[in-house]
Amino acid sequence: MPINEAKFIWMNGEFVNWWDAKIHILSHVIHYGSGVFEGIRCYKTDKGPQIFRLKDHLIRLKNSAKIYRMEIPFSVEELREAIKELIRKNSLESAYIRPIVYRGYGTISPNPLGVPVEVSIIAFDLGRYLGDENIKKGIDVMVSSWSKFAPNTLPALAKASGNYLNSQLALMEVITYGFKEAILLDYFGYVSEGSGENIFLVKNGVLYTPPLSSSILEGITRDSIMKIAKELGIEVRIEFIPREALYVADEIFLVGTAAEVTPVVSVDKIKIGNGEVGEITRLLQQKYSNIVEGKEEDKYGWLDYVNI
Ligand code: PPE
Repeated sequence: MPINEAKFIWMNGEFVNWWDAKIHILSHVIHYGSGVFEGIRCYKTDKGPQIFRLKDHLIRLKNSAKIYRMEIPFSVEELREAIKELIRKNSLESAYIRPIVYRGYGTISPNPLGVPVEVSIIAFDLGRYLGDENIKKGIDVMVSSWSKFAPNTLPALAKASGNYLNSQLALMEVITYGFKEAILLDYFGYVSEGSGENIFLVKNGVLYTPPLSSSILEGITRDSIMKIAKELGIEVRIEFIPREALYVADEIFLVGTAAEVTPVVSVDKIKIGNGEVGEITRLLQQKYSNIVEGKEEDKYGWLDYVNI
């Protein structure tokens, strides 16, 4: 994702100029990966900018911090207000929002206990994560030779900075081979998720996605898609997915805040279905985009308007 400079960054309760948002080189997070974060999107609508499922993201942030025994010195409500104020101060119509909670300056040792917990929030303008073209035409993916971290090694339910070292290895590998995105298998060899997205398969009209026990992040887009699918009368099954089920699926797509609904048209150079974006993928993609852009009734209370 390209970084598009904005005016302000929120740091520990204050708005600081973009280029003054600095931390010390000895900050614990830099050396030991001790940070938890969120990726949230703000969409332009007729009623002004709306932040999609903001509260759900902040609750997940709190839970990620809890897993790592970090006490966030701000409440969910305070962070929600700070984010809205940041969108206003940066005059953004749409944005990618990145709150991050991290261990700051304290000791140089893996022991994080007692090291101060700090919070920053960044919000800037962002286009399509996997590219405009890709969201329309679909992408070619590869199963990485790197597995997703095993249960009871790193907790997948925490959206922690250190987790993304695993994503980086997988991504570097597949990009080097000419693919757009990596699919990781879990410790047991079942399909887990993409480097930064959850995965769905369509087979005979049924939607399949891996369970939390396949070391996935409990994606908010994943949850939204499951609810939208059910509403459309599409059956959803949460099941362990063997690797080869990818090859014989009718449709595959990846979902995430940044990636939204991105179709997958091949896996390991094997065409999925007829090699084009599937019907159910298209339908869910369209419905998701209508909801986030405020073009449909907000049945689930997912839209948090910045100026209302
Ligand atoms: N799995 C992983 C590993 C993941 O990083 C994300 C979000 C998801 C699933 C989907 O979760 P959700 O956004 O709640 O639907 N990945 C973030 C991007 C990470 C990056 O910096 O790139 C995101 O989409 O914001």
